[in-house]
Amino acid sequence: MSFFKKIFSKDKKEKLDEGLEKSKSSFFGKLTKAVAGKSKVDDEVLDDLEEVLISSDVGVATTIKIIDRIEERVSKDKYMGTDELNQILREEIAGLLSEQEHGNYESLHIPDGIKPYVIMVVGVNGVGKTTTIGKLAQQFKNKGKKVVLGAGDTFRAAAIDQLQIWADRVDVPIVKQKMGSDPASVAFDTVQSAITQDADVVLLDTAGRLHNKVNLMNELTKIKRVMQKVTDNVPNEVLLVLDGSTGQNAFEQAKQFTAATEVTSLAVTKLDGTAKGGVVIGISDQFKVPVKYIGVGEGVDDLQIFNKFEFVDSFFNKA
Ligand SMILES: Nc1nc2c(ncn2[C@@H]2O[C@H](COP(=O)(O)OP(=O)(O)O)[C@@H](O)[C@H]2O)c(=O)[nH]1
Ligand SMILES: [Mg+2]
Repeated sequence: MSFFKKIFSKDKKEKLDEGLEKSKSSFFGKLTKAVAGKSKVDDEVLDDLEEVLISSDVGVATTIKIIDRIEERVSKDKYMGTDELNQILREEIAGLLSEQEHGNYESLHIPDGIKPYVIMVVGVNGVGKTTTIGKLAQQFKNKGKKVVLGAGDTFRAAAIDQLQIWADRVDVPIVKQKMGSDPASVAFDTVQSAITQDADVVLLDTAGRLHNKVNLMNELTKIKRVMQKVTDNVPNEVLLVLDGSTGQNAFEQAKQFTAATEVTSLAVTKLDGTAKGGVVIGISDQFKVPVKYIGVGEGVDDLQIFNKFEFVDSFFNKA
């Protein structure tokens, strides 16, 4: 399959392989058990495979699609050896994901002609919003973009301090107010300051209190409305950050946030050190909103542009 032959950046790929290590070893451990003593893919193997996929956080709906595809293939090919199962899974999952148009990103990109390009970062507490902002700030800066950070998580003093640390580390300006101030006011100041500084990108942090959907929706709507007093059409992107290590919980959060507000892109963090990396497959299949970034570590370079083929390739590469 041609897309697997594509040469991805070696460092990036190695980091991804490394990050997915736990997910892979858990998945292949279960797969090996499921086919133990069997040479042929039959109904029993398919049942077990279904369980392996579901328990690997791929999600029920996506698992059913994958099993259907493999079943169809078995009925056509008549004989399918269990030794081929890994390769077949890889092909069918890549095929399934290719039906979604999104998820083929190659590099960090913002559209031409929008300046500043305002990215509002949302998600519940602890998923990795601030860290993702710091990493993105560095990567945009590396591309020669002028970045301004906005400390819109005014709920906790530590949240503002943490963003300040990233601003210092990456050496980009930050707009902040004191703890407890109105996040919409911080958003307003940030966009205004970015325009004054002729900045290219605004990364706006927000608080992640998902106490209830109505409150969340009201808060995010207000932030948007107030920043639109500075300039039309902002935010240009609403990036929802999900903690991949929470597996199906990440799925639930994606559902709730996309229902509460308009989300335009997703980042799935903490894929390193978890066995639940399969969740990315389900999320890319199930949501119309594209996964744009994945977090594979705490370091500044450990935020990757998500490419579904590269991901599937890493996931099914046993080496
Ligand atoms: N291992 C790992 N840790 C991460 C990743 N992204 C974020 N974290 C950690 O997750 C914790 C919470 O992140 P933070 O950015 O404060 O989350 P926020 O509350 O959503 O802003 C921090 O300790 C981060 O270092 C990742 O991709 N991998
Ligand atoms: Mg934070």
